[in-house]
Amino acid sequence: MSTTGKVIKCKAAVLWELKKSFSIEEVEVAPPKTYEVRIKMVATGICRSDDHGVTGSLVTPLPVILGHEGAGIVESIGEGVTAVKPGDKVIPLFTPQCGKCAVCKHPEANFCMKNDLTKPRGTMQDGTTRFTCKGKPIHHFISTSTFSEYTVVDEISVVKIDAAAPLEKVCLVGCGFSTGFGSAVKVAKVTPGSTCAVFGLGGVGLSAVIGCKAAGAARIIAVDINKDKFAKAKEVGATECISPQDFQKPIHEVLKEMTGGGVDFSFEVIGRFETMMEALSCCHESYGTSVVVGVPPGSQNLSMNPMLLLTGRTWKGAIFGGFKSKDSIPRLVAEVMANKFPLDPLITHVLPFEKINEGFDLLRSGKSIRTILTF
Ligand code: CND
Ligand code: ZN
Ligand code: ZN
Repeated sequence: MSTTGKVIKCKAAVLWELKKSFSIEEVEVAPPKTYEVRIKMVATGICRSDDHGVTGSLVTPLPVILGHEGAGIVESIGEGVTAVKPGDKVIPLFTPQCGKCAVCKHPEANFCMKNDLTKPRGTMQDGTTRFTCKGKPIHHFISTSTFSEYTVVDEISVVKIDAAAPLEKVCLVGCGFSTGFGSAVKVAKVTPGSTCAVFGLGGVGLSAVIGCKAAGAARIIAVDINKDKFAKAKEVGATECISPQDFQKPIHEVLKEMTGGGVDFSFEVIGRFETMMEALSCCHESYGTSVVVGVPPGSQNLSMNPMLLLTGRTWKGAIFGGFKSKDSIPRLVAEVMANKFPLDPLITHVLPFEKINEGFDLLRSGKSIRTILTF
C-alpha cells in the first residue's frame, strides 16, 4: 500500500536532552510539502559532529533527531520537486546548495546561505518540523536528520546518486569522506611532492590523509594521541605517525624539526583550540597553509599571536571540504564506486540502527573509525 501523502509511523533515535542516550521512539513523519522530499533511510554513519550535538558543543534545538551522514531512497516528493523522484537513491546534504544565493553563485564558495548550521532553527526551510513524537514536535538537525527510518528534507538539501551505488558505503560521502578529502584537495590545494601533517585520525582525518595522498603529497605525517589509529593511517597513505604524548616539547616544534622548518599543509581534524594552534604553528612560517576542519566548542574564543600570520602563513577553514554539495557528491560517489579511493578501511563497524547507543560508545572510546548503522 502506498504511503504517499500519508503520515508514516516509524522508528527514530530521539535525543530529548543534552548528554543523554538516544531513545528509540515511534515517531510520526509528515508527508513532504512543496519542494520537499521524504526519504527512506538505508544507512547512516556516525560522525563526531553528531556527538558534538549530544554534548551541546554544537548548538542545536532540542528535542532533536541527529544524524547527517546518510543515504537512502526517495519514498515520495512534494509539489514542484523536479530534482528527484520516488525510487531514486539519494544523499541528504547538511550543506545545501540552493543555486541562487551569493555563495552558491560564487565560483569557489560552498557554504550556502540556506544552511541551518550557523544559526540553527532545527526546522525545514519553512520554519516548521515534519517529526512528531508523543504529541511533541521534534527538531531536525542541519537539514538532514538521518537517525530515523524516514526523514524529510528540502529539495535544496538532497542529491540523486548512481542507482547502483552501495548505500551502506557511500553514505560516508555525505560527510566524513568528502569533508576530509576536500579539505586536502579543494581547500588546502595540496601540491605534488609536498609535506602534510594531519591532526586527528578519525573518519574525517583519515579522509584528509587520503586526499593528501591523492594530491601527490610526498610526506604525510599523521598525529594522534590514540596510537591504535596509526595502522589505519598508514594503510590509507600516512608515511609517518606520531603521538604528542611521546615528546616533552610541543608537537609543532617536533614537526618543524622533522621537516626542516615546517610542513607545507596542516589540518586540524579534532575540534580543539590547542591542536588548532599546534597545527597552525607547525606549518612553515612563510608558505605554510593550515586548515581548520574540526568543529570547535561553540561560542568560545581562541587568542593567537598575529605574528604567526604576518610572516606568510595562511589559516583557513571549511565546511564539507569546500565542496559545493549538489555538484560534487554524484561525482565523488562515482569515483568511490570506481575504487579510486580506499573507503572500506574507514568502516570499522556495521550495526543495526537500534544499536545506535553502542555505536556512539565505540566512537567515544576511540575503538571505531566509522560505524555504519543500517535500517
Ligand atoms: P573522531 O572523534 O573519530 O576523530 C578525532 C580523532 O582525534 C581521534 O582519533 C582522537 O584520538 C584524536 N584526538 C583527540 N584529541 C587529540 C589530541 N589532543 N591530539 C591529537 N589527537 C587527538 O572524529 P571525526 O573524524 O568524526 O571528526 C573530526 C572532527 O571533524 C570533529 O570535530 C567533527 O565535528 C569535525 C567535522 C567537521 C566537518 C566540517 O564540515 N568541517 C564535518 N564533519 C565533522
Ligand atoms: Zn560530519
Ligand atoms: Zn545557496
